[in-house]
Amino acid sequence: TETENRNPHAARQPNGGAMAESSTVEDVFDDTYREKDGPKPPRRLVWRNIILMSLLHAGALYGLVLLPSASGLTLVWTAVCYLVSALGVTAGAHRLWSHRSYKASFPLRVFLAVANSMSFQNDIFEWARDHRVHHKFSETDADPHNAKRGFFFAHIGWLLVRKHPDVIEKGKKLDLSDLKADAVVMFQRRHYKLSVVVLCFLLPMLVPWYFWGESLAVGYFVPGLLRYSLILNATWLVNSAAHIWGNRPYDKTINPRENFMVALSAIGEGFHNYHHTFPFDYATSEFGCKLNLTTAFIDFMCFLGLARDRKSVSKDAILTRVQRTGDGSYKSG
Ligand code: ST9
Ligand code: ZN
Ligand code: ZN
Repeated sequence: TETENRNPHAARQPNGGAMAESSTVEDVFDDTYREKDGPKPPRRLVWRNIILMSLLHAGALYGLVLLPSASGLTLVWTAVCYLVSALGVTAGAHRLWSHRSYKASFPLRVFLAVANSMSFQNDIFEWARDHRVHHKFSETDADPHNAKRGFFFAHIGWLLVRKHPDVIEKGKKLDLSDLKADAVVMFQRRHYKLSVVVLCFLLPMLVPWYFWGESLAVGYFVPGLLRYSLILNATWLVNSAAHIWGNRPYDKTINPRENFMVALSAIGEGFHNYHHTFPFDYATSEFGCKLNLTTAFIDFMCFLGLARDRKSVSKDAILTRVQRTGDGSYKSG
């Protein structure tokens, strides 16, 4: 039955060890929620965000103009910054802290929190709270980036207006005790602003200037603003494009889709029909490391002994689900 498949406890089979805390993660769709009747609350613009996001994107365009004058080393550094900040979101805020799809040792959590501040996408606690309501109340008023409100809203618009009251009401009922108990998450939240200034803006700019004499302007606009805005847009495409375009081989009754372009830019996070169907799978896809650098990273961390207890779904469970709710486009491999 539907409940069986949406019951996280059934699929979250412990791989050994005490996994008690992970089975409480509230990332499973709740089909009992009903949007309130009557007119929707008015849209309240947040001008501070509209202005800052416009300035950021203008700065990123200027970074594109400066790109030809950047040295080779600066381009490599920009790619490194992109990758590290992306992992802070994908392997950190998303797969570890929102979904608890594997366990990470203290040093790895410190690295992921540092990388996460470099990506400046709200602190881990806030990100994971919003992301759990996104899964639990997907594409309703209680979903922070409800894709039913269109591409623009799901992409960036949701960060430019006040939240729908149901997001906050439902979010407050989530169990976030695992996040509150994580000292690394709480430390990052306490020192968030400073960590962002240092890691998202100063470090990307100063390293090329100090070590190979790059100009501060190139440092600020290329590995700084251009890299930051690319990371943001790659992330937002998961909410917009991957909720609109692509196949639904696992569950045709939901909107999230398999989008290979997004999988590429978001280092493995574009297999979104799979991910909303099986949110606890550490690989967010059944194809392992294919188009999925984040999975390769987590596997490597396990190899080094810094991570463990990766959760995944058996081939059988996947095939059963494909047959029951898929759209017929399923291809294995
Ligand atoms: C950014 C985030 O970009 C991006 C997240 C994307 C998620 C993607 C998911 C896709 C899958 C994963 C794929 C990863 C791929 C990565 C690829 C990488 C290459 N529950 O928020 P406030 C309460 S951020 C419970 O101000 P407003 C709470 O008490 C970009 N409670 O609401 C809160 O106080 P506190 C940079 C909640 O006034 C209070 O309400 N950052 C919840 O409506 C007020 O909260 C920005 O641009 C909840 N869910 O304002 C800033 N939510 O927090 C953007 C709220 O103290 N944010 N409460 O407990 C804002 O300015 C504001 O949030 C706002 C709404 C204006 C949008
Ligand atoms: Zn989604
Ligand atoms: Zn997710």
